[in-house]
Amino acid sequence: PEWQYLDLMRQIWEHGSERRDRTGVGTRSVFGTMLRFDLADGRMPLLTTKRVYWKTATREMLWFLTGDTNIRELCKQNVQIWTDWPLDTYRRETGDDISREDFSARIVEDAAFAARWGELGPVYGKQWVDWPTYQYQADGSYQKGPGINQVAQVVESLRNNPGSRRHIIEGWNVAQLDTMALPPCHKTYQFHVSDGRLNGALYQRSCDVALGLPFNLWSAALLQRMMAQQTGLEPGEFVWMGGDTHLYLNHTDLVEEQLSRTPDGEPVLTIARKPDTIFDYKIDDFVVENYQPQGALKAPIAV
Ligand code: THF
Repeated sequence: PEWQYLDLMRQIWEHGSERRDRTGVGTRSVFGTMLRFDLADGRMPLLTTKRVYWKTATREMLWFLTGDTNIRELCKQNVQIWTDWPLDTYRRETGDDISREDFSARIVEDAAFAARWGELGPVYGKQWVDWPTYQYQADGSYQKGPGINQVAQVVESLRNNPGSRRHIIEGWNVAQLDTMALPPCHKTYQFHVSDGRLNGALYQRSCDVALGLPFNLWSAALLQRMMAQQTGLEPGEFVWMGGDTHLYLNHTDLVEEQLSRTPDGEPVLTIARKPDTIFDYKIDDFVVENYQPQGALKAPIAV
């Protein structure tokens, strides 16, 4: 299954069209791509051709499920994958050329600083568990209504109406895109029950294949595993679909090294206990075995 990832990487590197992008770094890109993974027997799309920090990705997923949109709780756990965006804003607006380490430390130590500079806007967590609603009055004015917890609703619909074709979690809140630090990349999740198995799909509008995709594959499959456990279903197939699927031009060294490697072994994820709800998982509930990855590969993230 990992060959699919490497084949996609090679395909983009050799045949992708060069595009200028938002970040100014430049990419090679293919539009419209798909990968499929069978999650039976604990198998996960966890790459062995480089070390993937699956615990970091897991902490991020658990953070999404709390509805939090401030990086403070991530920084407290030394998860820095969202730090570059607030850091960039802070440097631009204050002219203070603070290091990433110092910025992250200040976010952790100083709650007021975190409230001012650590906020990402209504990104994934907010939309997933507290999608805003509006109640229109007879005179055309409106009041804020109760938020919608899409994740809880999907757990309910999987239990009560498994045959539904509407088990969807959507991050793309059109009205709020301009107040998000970054509009959602992994924007639509859909779940599907057939033959007692829970299938999952992720549509990702834009994908950084070298740095983001290994995380995104793990995280989506993890959410599917949690959903399956909560609803008493066996994990089925996971289907990943990409829109603009790209490699940044400054990722050459990573790409060439990774394409020279051969996948080795099938890591297995065990969930050690069954929490009461999908919102009660803890990092120590997740145990990965048979994971002996090849060395980590570093590359710069495009902000
Ligand atoms: N923007 C860009 N340009 N690429 C992305 O992958 C990306 N994301 C999220 C939002 N915007 C993005 C952020 N997710 C890493 C991994 C995932 C990220 C951001 C950064 C990263 O740097 N990974 C390194 C180090 C990991 C670590 O030290 O813990 C790695 O080697 O994997 C895609 O959703």
